[in-house]
Amino acid sequence: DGDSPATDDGDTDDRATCDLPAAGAPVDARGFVEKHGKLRLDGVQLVDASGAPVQLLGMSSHGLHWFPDCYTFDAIEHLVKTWGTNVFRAAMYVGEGGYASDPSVKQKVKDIVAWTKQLGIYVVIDWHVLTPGDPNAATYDGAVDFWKEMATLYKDEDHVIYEIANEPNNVAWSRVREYHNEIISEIRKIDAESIIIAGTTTWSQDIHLAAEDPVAEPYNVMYAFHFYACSHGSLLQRVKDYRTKIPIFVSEWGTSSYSGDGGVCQCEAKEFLDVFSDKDGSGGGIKLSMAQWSWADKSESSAALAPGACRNGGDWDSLSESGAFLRAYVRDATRA
Ligand code: IDC
Repeated sequence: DGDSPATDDGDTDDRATCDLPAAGAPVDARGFVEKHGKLRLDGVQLVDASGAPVQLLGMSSHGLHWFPDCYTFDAIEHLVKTWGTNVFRAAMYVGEGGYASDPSVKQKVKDIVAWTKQLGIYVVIDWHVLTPGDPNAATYDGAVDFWKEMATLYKDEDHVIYEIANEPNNVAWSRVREYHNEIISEIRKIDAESIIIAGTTTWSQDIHLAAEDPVAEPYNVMYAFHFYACSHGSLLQRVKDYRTKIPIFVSEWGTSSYSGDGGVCQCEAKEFLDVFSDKDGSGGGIKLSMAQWSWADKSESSAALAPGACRNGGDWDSLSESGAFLRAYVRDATRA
């Protein structure tokens, strides 16, 4: 449409075309954790209790404090039973009205951990560092106590993964690394095994900096790589270059521009997804796990649900363009 205003990501004429997965029949992932047990790293690859590579595919919440009605047992059960998602990420903002000002949101995290256990899928607890971007900032003073509590509660669970800083930004890796070293050390005093995801700088894009200077206790630590398909095509090469060098977990990504809005770039997204599942074999079989932003009914193009879908107990099949694409992809990828 030549009349639409020019933006960096709004020009549909420039978008790639590709083969997209067909809508596909429902897939039920219940019991996935019973099958795979406690996860660990074998080199850079996430593997299950028997040492077989495992790829987690699923959704991230939006801010738990903003869309509580989208995060119910019923909603997650729907994702597990009909999409085949085997992981759910609970994004607990700390700033922006989140945990630092309203600690009651922690209860939602605990509920989600209990529900995912009941359903038999993995869960990522996300300490959602975003604004401010330095995880050492005063906003995040509760981090040590929070992670000690999580580690104490969940050290014996098979299905819990800790993501200790979503997206550091406007801060040097050396400072972020100091934060990670402290939190990892506190967690490891209590929980020696569970997978920890460490956020990287520039909104979790700088896996190359983490590779140069890894955390002090790297055992079962993975590094976050995040991308937004309409904005970050140039980062695909970085993933290809580093997936065999350090353990990467794509703990958040969107089909939209980096703002969370501004269109849906399915084909650009699929290029990344094909690399994560090493479709062409160029990654030596390394499979990267991912959680998608976001399971929410906000009126923005990255949201998987149509506006209003979480009202009145939830109409979970009321999907956005992005959600329909995601469901088709996840069904296709998780169908046994
Ligand atoms: C965005 C939400 C948007 C919200 C904004 C500010 O989609 O509704 O207003 O946060 O809180 C990230 C962040 C994630 C962002 C997302 C899209 O981790 O919190 O969500 N994004 O901008 N990093 C890159 C993009």
